[in-house]
Amino acid sequence: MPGATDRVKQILSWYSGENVGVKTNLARLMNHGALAGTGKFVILPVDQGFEHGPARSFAPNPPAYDPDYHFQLAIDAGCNAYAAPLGSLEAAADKFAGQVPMILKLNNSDTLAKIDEPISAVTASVKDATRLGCVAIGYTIYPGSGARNAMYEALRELVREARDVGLPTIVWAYPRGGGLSKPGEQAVDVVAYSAQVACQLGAHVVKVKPPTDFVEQAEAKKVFEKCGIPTRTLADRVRHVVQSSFNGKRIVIFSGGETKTTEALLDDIRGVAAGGGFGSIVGRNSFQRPREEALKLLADIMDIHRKVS
Ligand code: FBP
Repeated sequence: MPGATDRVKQILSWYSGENVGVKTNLARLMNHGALAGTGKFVILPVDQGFEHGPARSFAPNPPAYDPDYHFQLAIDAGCNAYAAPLGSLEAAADKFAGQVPMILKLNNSDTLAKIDEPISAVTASVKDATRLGCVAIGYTIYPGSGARNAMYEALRELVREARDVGLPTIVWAYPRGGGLSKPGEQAVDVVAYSAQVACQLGAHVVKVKPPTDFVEQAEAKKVFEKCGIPTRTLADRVRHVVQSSFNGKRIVIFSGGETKTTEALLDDIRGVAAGGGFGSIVGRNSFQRPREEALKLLADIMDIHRKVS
């Protein structure tokens, strides 16, 4: 990759308070794979074995039980990065060393315990991330959970610790818990609020679910109406989330969700791209499809993001 593009330089300029290590690793993420230099991202996240269990995650495409499979998929698809918990990365990082930037998810939650106020366990450290040669750490917060403050406080410390060794932090901002209704977890006001919280906690990259055309909080609803904040299309809603993330000065990427038809997923991606989203982080929709189909889908997703870059 010959030098940074103007777009990569522009994005890096928004992180001017950061040290050179953090910026270099952000640049590594932006300069890798099929979207290198565009400032757009397509990342493969595979923590669903932990989050949802092995059968729900991998039975639809059994080769995906193997940690090697995901590295190879991310490499062959030309993803900017591969994100996973400690166990998966340790199982295969050596074999694929240097072939794809890795993001170590530092906390994880299983779905075996049914609890009203969810909180993830810290399952790895910044030291693990540096030992494995990762370019970033990942951390999930659950705004809306009664346990959110413990997550916020732990995140603040981890951001600081990672920054000290030059690693940026990617925050999975996933609203859930007793403070929210089920539809509220993807409500446009709640997703935007969660993205803002992530930015305030020092996230360099924020990951959210595509928001729905629903406003959860009564007080926010009044403002959406009074100020005419459009929410009808996915592009409208993505635009609001991006604006809520330091006016677009933080990288915001959108997840894929449960496996759906190719057309439905690509429609979502078009909405994300049209609304100014920086990219997609697509797990189940990639690795639950047969490999060739997944490679074609990821290439199509990259094309959509490339066209608006
Ligand atoms: P998907 O594309 O499979 O939705 O993956 C994105 C992701 O953020 C994963 O990293 C995580 O395991 C999953 O979503 C969580 O999904 P949910 O909130 O539905 O449990």
